Amino acid sequence: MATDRMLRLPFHARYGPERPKGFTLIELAFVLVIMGVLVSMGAGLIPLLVNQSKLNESRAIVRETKTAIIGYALATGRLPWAAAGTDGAETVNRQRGYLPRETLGIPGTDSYTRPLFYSVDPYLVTSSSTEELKDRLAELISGAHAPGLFCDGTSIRAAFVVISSGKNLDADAPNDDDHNGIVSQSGDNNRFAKPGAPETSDYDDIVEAVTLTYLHGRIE
Ligand SMILES: [Ca+2]
Ligand SMILES: [Ca+2]
Repeated sequence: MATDRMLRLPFHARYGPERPKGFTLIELAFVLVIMGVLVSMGAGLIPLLVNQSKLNESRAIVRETKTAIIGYALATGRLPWAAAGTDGAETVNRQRGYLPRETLGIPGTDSYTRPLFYSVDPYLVTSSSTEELKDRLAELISGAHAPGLFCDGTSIRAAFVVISSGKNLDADAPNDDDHNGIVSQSGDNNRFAKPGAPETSDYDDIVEAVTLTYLHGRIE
């Protein structure tokens, strides 16, 4: 035993002091604590990531819905009325309510499986060609005909708006004026939130609006 140690000494002298192989208990405990902290941090992040993913998905749905409605206007020369019910059937003289998803041929629900809301300037619903639609947009822009749909107070004049209730599953003021959680013809007015308005404790709706000038510019 002593002989063996003596024989190995020159080798260890050249390469430094002998280190025990593997981890000590203290090192293992340290690694386990770090791993535990990392796992708990990861677990805490999962709900945040799920929330963000659902928010992004609803934002995308609202944007795609906006695009589908522009496509409908370019194809038919008019915008659709809103739907009175969640079946999404377009209802004559409804300026605001549920998205007329049946008319548009799209699902019309957000990532929280709630129906989307929609409002339209009524002057743009009864045109019968894209030329007439463009003329009516020009009249609304010039003020020759009074605009009937606004965002951000009255600073944005819109042709139509699409709204997701967001995470709290209810439409919030100023999209929902009578605080019943939905956008409807009675009880709510023609003024909606600014698109991209920041989330607060009382507001988490997702709004997209197409302005009069934008839609006017989209029509050849
Ligand atoms: Ca909301
Ligand atoms: Ca309402």
